[in-house]
Amino acid sequence: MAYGSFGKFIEALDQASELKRIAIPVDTDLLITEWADREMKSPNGGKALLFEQPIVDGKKSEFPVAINTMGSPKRIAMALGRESVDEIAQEIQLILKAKPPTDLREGWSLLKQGIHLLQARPKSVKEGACQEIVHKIDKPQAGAEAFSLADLPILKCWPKDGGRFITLPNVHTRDPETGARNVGVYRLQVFDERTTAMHWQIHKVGARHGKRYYERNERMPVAVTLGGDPAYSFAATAPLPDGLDEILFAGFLRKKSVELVPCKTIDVDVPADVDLVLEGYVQPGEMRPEGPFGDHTGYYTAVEDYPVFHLSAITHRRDAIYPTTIVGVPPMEDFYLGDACVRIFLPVFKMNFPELVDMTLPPEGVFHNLVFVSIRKQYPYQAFKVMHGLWGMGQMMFSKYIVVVDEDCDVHDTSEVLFRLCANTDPARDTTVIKNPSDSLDHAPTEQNIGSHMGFDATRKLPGENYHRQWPELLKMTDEARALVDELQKKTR
Ligand SMILES: Cc1cc2nc3c(=O)[nH]c(=O)nc-3n(C[C@H](O)[C@H](O)[C@H](O)COP(=O)(O)O)c2cc1C
Ligand SMILES: [Mn+2]
Repeated sequence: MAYGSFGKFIEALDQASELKRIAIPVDTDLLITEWADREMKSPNGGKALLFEQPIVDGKKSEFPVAINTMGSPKRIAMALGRESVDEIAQEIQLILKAKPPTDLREGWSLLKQGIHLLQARPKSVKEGACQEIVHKIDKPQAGAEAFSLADLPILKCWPKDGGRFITLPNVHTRDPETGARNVGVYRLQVFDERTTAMHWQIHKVGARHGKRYYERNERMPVAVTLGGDPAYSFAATAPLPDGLDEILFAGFLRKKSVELVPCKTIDVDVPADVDLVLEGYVQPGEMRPEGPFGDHTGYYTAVEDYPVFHLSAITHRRDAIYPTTIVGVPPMEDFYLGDACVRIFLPVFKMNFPELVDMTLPPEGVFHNLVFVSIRKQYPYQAFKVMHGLWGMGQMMFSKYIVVVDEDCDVHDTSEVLFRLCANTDPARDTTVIKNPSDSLDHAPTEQNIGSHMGFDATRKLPGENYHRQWPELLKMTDEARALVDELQKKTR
């Protein structure tokens, strides 16, 4: 079930007719983006693409570029080794059922214990395929032409981007006090052959670990991995609660412990089977302008100061593949990653909100802008209670608009949700505007990182909700008539 390398995953995609190989040379400067964007916007996310001859500054890179490998429900399920991601939601539900938790905190901790018992705990190994080739950056081997970031097929994604960006890096850091590990996907803008930006936003765990090192005025070791089992990247993008280790979670997803190998030049452990490792450090206090970057909001994000990542080594598999993605005007590959997260963690959300039936983040809202929730409503103002609960939960705090509908509305059908929203609301009565942290990348708030959010109660109004008329009944055909017409239509075909 677990993939021993990213290449094995690519082979599996190929066998399932989910991969297009592109054998001709294609430039990493804009052209791979344009090609992949067309694919991501084709029905159901198109296919994964493998560019076998990526061109960087006029030269062919030795590493093929893989993109859109998780950009459909089928491929994300394959990445996680299941028929459908709903299977994982059921597995989580089973863990939680063993001893039903009374609140969210207990729920996450039960999940963690459950995963431990499933023997997903990482193991230490001395050698790994990711170190088949080792290039130390500080000490280039005499005579050999120095290997550097310039040898990787890193994309320049959009015309006004500030440079080339590594878009699917798994950034491994440690808390210097507790030793707790974290892995997050934070993009890296290439400054030169051995330096990049480190784009962890202020709400992210990498940034918090960084702050600890800055306070101690210690150099922070950071390892960036690319490829390996796709479960690693999925775990690194998932908004796991603090303290749920991504490596442990990845082990649970792939049903196999992750083997960790020590890096060559820094004191950080990385999965032994990844394709490429960038080893290095972040120096306390050192900041450099990052951006602009064509972002998942569909707009360029402005230049801002971010920490700098200095490379001390690059190690890789002999047959390494360079995985990447692009973000931009939706729908893009990242929508499927986010959607899978919501589906997988729905059982955990439901513990906090027993009335919750279903939830989705439609692609038009690029994660944080729009949330549709359906609930089984029992008492007045319950829709508002659910909104406030969501706004208080981890990265859901950024949700700009939350629309709450009744349980008989399919939240995955945007047109049905909009119908309910328009039909069932009196704007002054059924909305609320609150203050909360905003996504750093949202360009709309007057000030960065803070803003207002709005909730819409599009549910049927109950007595006690300031509605003094008789709520009407939604049209619905009888089951009998529907069955009869099904039969009649079969005959006319
Ligand atoms: C393709 C992609 C690119 C991302 N780039 C960034 C980024 O540059 N900076 C950032 O802070 N988060 C970025 N994220 C979101 C984080 O990976 C995500 O919030 C993750 O849960 C953070 O993990 P953490 O809670 O351990 O910090 C990106 C997500 C995806 C799917
Ligand atoms: Mn984390």
